[in-house]
Amino acid sequence: MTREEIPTWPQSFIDYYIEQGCWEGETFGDILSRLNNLYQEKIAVKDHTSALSYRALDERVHQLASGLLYLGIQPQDRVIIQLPNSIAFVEIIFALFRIGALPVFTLPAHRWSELSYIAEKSEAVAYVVPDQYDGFGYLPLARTINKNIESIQNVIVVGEEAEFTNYHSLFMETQPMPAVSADSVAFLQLSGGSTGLPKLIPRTHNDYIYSLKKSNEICQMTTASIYLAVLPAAHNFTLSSPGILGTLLAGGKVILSPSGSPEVAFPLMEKERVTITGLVPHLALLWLDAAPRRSFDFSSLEVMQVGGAKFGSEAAKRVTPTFNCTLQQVFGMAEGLVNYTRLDDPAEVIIHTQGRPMSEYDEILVVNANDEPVGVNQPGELLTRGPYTIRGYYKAQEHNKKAFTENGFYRTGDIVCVDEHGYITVTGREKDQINRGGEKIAAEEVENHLIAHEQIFDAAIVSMPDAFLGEKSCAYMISKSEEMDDSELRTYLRDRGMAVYKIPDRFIWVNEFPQSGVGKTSKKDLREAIKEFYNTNL
Ligand code: J2J
Repeated sequence: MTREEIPTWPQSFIDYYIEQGCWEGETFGDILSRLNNLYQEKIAVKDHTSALSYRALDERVHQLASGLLYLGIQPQDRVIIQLPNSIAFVEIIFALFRIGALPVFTLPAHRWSELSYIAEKSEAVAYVVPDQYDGFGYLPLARTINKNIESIQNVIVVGEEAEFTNYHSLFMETQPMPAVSADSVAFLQLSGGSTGLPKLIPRTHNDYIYSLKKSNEICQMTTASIYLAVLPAAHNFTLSSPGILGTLLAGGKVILSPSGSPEVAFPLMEKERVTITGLVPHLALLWLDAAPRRSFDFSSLEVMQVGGAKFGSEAAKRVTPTFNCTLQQVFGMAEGLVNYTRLDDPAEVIIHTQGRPMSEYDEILVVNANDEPVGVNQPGELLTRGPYTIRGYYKAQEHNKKAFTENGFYRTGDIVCVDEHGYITVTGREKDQINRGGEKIAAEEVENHLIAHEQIFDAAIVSMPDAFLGEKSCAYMISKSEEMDDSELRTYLRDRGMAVYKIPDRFIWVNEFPQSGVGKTSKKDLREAIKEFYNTNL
């Protein structure tokens, strides 16, 4: 694949990051063998059905990688992973890393609309699903994908496989593995997106492993660390900040929880003596609310990380008194840059800021609309580049021209202020996206689905404030003829195969949209209107 299709760093930066010791030339496959040598029978991962030691994980991954090769999966092939938090998730991604094939991460909530796009864009050769999860049967979806997406040759099912390949049948006698280069792309991660459809993020072994090492340093991960994964495993936060992969790299133990609800997570925390976990703000609110009413022993918990969306200072203040642990705010992005408050930062910093970049090689610019730097404590768009921030999305040449500056800075679309000590506060957003409790919704993607309806003339999706989720989504619409009711609209969007979390929380019909000076729909005015509506009606 060409440099345009998978953008990478200019050679001078590659040399620099290697020289500075950021990129050490190790692959995920190498790391797993090394971890096996170091930690052997120590438990690496545990889910609600079983546990695996470092040795067993390494051996099973080798057997599974052999089975995947036997099935015809080649180095560089793309394989869509849509699995819940389970040992199978960890095994399959390491098996793909080992043969140099690329997991393409999706969320269990994704449906036909997202999956068909991702499968086509990545020309994936295989699709890995559970038979069911969270009340949804994946086999009909798998059949539709298998039938309609030409590149898909295999569907691998964890559970009852029907006409497809059973995951457990892929553990075979071990074969020699192909050589994998540390500067090659290890996987494709999903962006939250702000335009029509999600973009694919190519992360290399070198850059991602560096981000894990830095995360481990800052989060003080050791062999005694026990990480509880409650958010979807494929999310970049859960996977790498320090998450599942960081914990394994440190020789710690990963506990995979099928859910983040207090009913499921609290007993697990107590039983497994969890030391660190990562939550989105509304889950933290749920936990803060539930903890005083339950008599669980949280004494093992050292760090509660909160990130993915802005964590309000009032809630942040309650974490340490309630859980007797350190709060860590995490402001990260699948494209790269991750900011953390440090564990020994003063309470004021931990409560009021979203931390600072994890690496001394992260470059940060805060700019105005003309890309000119603004001063300290002044709001502006955050631009960044560094040893683990991508230089472009996968096969997105046109979009990359807008999403990156000419000298390779990623335009995050986040409005931030940076103080004199380099600490960042997120104050707003430039990108056309709704952050619904950490789940990102690209407005244009939903608008396109709505406009595809014969009765809808135009649609504009904006965020509206929500006490629990931070933001919810609201669809303003202009009809061509008759206005449809909410349930009709919801059914229509669900039938289009859109993930349920993207369905607008509120639908409002209007005769026209407010216009900005240049004749574009003014989303700013729509956001104000919905805020006003709530202020006067509730
Ligand atoms: C405000 N906005 C935030 C925060 C992310 C660690 C943690 C989170 C992510 C993630 C991640 C925020 N306050 N604390 O990948 O490794 C919003 C910003 C950002 C976007 C990225 C990680 N933490 N955000 O959330 O790719 O708008 O990554 O640009 O899903 O989430 O979303 P995503």
